[in-house]
Amino acid sequence: MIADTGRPGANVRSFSSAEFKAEASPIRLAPPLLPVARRRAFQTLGVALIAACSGDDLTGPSVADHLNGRRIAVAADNGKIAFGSERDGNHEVYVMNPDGTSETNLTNNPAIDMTPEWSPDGTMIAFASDRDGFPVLLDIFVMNADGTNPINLTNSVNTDLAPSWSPDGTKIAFHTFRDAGIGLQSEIYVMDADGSNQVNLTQNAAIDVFPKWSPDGTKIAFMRQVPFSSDAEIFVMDAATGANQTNITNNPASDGNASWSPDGSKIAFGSSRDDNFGEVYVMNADGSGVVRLTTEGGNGEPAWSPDGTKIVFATDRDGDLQIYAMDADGSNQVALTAPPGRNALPHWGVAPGTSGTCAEGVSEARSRIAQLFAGRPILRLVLNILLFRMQQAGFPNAEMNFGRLLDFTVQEGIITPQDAAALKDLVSPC
Ligand SMILES: [Ca+2]
Ligand SMILES: [Ca+2]
Ligand SMILES: [Ca+2]
Ligand SMILES: [Ca+2]
Repeated sequence: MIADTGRPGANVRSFSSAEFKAEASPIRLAPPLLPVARRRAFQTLGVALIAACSGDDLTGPSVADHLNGRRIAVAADNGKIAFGSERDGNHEVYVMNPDGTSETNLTNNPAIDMTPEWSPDGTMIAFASDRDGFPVLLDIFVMNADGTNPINLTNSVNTDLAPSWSPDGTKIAFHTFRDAGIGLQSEIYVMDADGSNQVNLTQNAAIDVFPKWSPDGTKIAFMRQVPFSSDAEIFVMDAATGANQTNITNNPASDGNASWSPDGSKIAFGSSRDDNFGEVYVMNADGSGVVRLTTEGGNGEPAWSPDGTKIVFATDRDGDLQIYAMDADGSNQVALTAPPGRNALPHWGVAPGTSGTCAEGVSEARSRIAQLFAGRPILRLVLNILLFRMQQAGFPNAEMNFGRLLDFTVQEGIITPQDAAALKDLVSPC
């Protein structure tokens, strides 16, 4: 692939089904001589009750941080890592857990299958494949997270590659050589997620490749290379129109493979500026404050974890291209894949069920609470008041109090830890 920079080119939580604990003991208020843990639990209930009924937030700062109205992701959001692998003798799309376990071939097709990217809700994967044969070449496909039901979205008579979803899941950007004639010209296109309305956003003779949609939906970062030049830069443009194409690297070396941090404040990328074989760097989204994260040479293709604490990347330090993970500051670099077989271009998706809106999560939480607390009218009422508050402005601690009250019900044996975790995850977008 011409666009490589340098050489390198949580688990999905399964909630137990709602396990309703029928043996409901009545709520006892302030019984004497409680063991410490139970006393704390009742204090928690008391605080939550007061908070819910008074409308005041009494328990300090909220656990839910917000940035420009968008929730900052938490560790529970981390789903699986998708990547391309040649271990089976041809290019396949694989997924694995964040610790490298349960590597699974999702494509199982003798054709080329590569450049996977998770949909924003973690339920689908877009990728490129040439399985529909000559002269179609690579097209953009989407498939379910388990590899079923692949659908060809582009059906173009040239190469389409590197899909990237808009954060609302309604559009997919990709790069294509369909306008190149016999040259190297490549363009960034955007289409609706069903393949309709394909629009060229770049329209120039340069090689424009590897688009990545910003988390707020307004920008697309991509790599631009002048044909037959060893230089390449990361550009950012308006996602809606392709206007305001801005070079944010401005370095004579090759820079590419941008990946936005989940909060949109930073971009990780690969560059050969310090050695010919490539290193992973991170910079502010305007190109300032570049920090080098790797040192061995042969590192690139970074991708952030959904919670923003880790970066996965490809490296050939083990003699073959493999996927590694590190903390976002470059520390704790560990191998997730092992030879034999090259593995490249990782993308880390969210756990399904963690990306919905607050309103969707609250709605689902209400129906689960109705089941789980069917014989507990007071708890049901308080939890529903807290859910209502989560959707209102001015109650920043409602989510934390909701969590504390659920912890209390777990300690009391009213619901299982799994049910409490499921309810907390449902409201995590609030
Ligand atoms: Ca294949
Ligand atoms: Ca094609
Ligand atoms: Ca171009
Ligand atoms: Ca450059």
